[in-house]
Amino acid sequence: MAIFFHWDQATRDLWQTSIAAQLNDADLRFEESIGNPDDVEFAVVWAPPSGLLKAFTNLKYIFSIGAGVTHITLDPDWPEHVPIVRLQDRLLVQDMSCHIIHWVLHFHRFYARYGHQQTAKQWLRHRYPSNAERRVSVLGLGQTGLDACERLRDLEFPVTGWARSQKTIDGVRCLSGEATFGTVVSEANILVNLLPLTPATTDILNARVFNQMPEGSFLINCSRGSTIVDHDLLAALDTGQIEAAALDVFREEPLPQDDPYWTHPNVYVTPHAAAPTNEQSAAEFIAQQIRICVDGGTPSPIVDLKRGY
Ligand code: NDP
Ligand code: OXD
Repeated sequence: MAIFFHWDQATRDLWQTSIAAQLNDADLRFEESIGNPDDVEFAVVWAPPSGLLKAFTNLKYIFSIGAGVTHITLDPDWPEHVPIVRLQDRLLVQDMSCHIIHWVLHFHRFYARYGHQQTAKQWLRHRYPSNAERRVSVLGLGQTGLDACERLRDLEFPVTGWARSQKTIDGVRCLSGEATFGTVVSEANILVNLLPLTPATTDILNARVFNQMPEGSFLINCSRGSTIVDHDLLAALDTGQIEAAALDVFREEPLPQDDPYWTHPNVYVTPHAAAPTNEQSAAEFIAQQIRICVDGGTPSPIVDLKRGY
């Protein structure tokens, strides 16, 4: 079966081996070796060249090499009639939680101050609130948000989780829907963003929200850059309303050289590295889903284009 693959050249061999290990009849095609485009039934992609997927007239499913799908849907010329299957992967979820816990602890224990003090050879301890006094609010309770909430709860932080639909998570205060958003952000000493980018979440973190958050709170964004109004965040950082932000995703990636985030003393930039896709486990998941299709079944989870995720 012909599968079009598009991602980082450097990872190609790994993917080819991993997919072949699961699907011995897989015939992987790359941009320079597409052959007859009508053969291609499945596409496994991260940010394919604009319009390219439309060339595959017999395309049945697009598999995202990532939990998010904006790298496909933001192309104005993608074939909207072809369902997209999102990546679900235990390792991606685990990595995301580790990234979040790292920054929660960094902020909670004021570790940045020790970095500065070391430069000045200064021996000075800082008091910090107990975990129980630092509420962490997590936006998005899907595969990543749920796991992050549970792990933060296990560290005895009070946790609020927010989603579109109501959830029940043991030991976590769960709220849902737009009407409760103000409450969620106003009690967030640390706000973690794990929402997908959709029309409803674009610019969702803006001046109004930053002003609702407690003074001196922290932000961790692992979602997509366009959920934040950057100008508003920079202003909130400058006044100290937001004490610091750990940003992994940006409106434009790579982050342009002249972007003020690079040099802001209270911004921590990581290059979309919170939870990189693991070739082996992701290939296993995608190959299993392709096998389901070949056997006449329906893969999952399929993106609901009306919701946008
Ligand atoms: P899921 O689809 O599993 O979960 C999304 C969650 O967001 C769901 O709980 C959903 O609510 C909630 N949600 C969506 N829209 C709204 C809304 N308007 N209001 C309130 N809640 C909403 O996503 P994942 O956990 O897999 O991933 C989340 C995002 O994280 C991805 O879309 C991607 O952008 C980003 N990501 C970033 C990575 C990185 O390395 N930086 C790696 C992986 C993901 P409900 O449950 O009710 O449907
Ligand atoms: C993803 C991502 O969506 O890496 O998985 O952002």
